[in-house]
Amino acid sequence: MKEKLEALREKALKELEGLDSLQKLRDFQVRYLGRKGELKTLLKSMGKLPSEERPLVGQLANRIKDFIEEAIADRERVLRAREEERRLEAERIDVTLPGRGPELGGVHPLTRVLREMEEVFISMGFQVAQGPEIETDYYNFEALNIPPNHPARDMQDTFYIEGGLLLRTHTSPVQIRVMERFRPPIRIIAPGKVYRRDADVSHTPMFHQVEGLLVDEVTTFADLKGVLEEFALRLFGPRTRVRFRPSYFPFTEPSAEMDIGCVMCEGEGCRVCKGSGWLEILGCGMVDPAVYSFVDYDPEAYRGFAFGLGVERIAMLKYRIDDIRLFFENDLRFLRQFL
Ligand code: 2NL
Repeated sequence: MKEKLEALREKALKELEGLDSLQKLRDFQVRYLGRKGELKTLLKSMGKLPSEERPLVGQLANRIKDFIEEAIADRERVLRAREEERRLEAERIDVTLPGRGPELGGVHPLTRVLREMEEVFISMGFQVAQGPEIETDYYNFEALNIPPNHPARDMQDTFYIEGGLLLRTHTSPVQIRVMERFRPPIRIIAPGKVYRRDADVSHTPMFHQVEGLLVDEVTTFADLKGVLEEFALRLFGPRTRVRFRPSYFPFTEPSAEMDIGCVMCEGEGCRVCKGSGWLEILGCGMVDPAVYSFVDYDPEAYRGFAFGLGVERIAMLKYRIDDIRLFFENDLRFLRQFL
């Protein structure tokens, strides 16, 4: 019996050294010292011993139990210390690493181009005017000499909303409102959001426009050409070539479109300019006298010119962007290129 108890102690001690987790240690404890553990099982057979040997063997069994319990406690301390060490290693922070500063924001490419355009016109004496984005048929169409059955009024192009209102399709209504309130000389630009029912690589339902209007006593087509050529050179560089082609708008007569030499191929002809070497950047013309009658200007006393251009189109040409939707997706990979 004594030998059996000693053997149990040795076996327990050896096994204990190999235990590498607290869970295994708990299992071990149950297996050796539990109610159905090895020590209890061994002691049950004590009943067969002669009664004079029992106290001695009992004492020995108790000492071995205490011994194993102590060994378990030692092992537990070792395992806990090891675990703590592992945790600290895993959570280690390199306090010498440089910090991550706050990310810098930037001005949106459309805002940049818009500001640049405003700067150019302001330097030529224009003032910036604003007006509502929700308009009436009168300001958006009628006062601009766009007749009731003109294709520009089509349900396909205009967002109509309840109460006979609509989302402005250009910023011209701003200029009508300014002319209603002020007499010439007038020199304004009207930048802002406009809306059309259209969506593909070069059209979004909302886009930005800058329109301009100059009305004075003596104003000629040469003034128009001078102002718009200066604008093109300031925006696209002093070597930019420009040309005017005849066109038609209901609110100007005569009307024209201005092209610049293709920014991609510089006139050679490419995919962007469709082989022509030229890119249309704006529409313009002398204000049609019919428009003056709506704002109570004397058409015999005043002359003026007006123009309109799309901000997205200018920005796409300037920064060589081939899909207008990139402006509105808020993709940082795109926006970061303009920081
Ligand atoms: C274009 C063409 C244009 C105007 C806009 C205008 C405004 C008034 C009177 C006369 Cl109040 N005209 N605006 C004139 C010519 C062309 O825009 O292609 N825009 C993107």
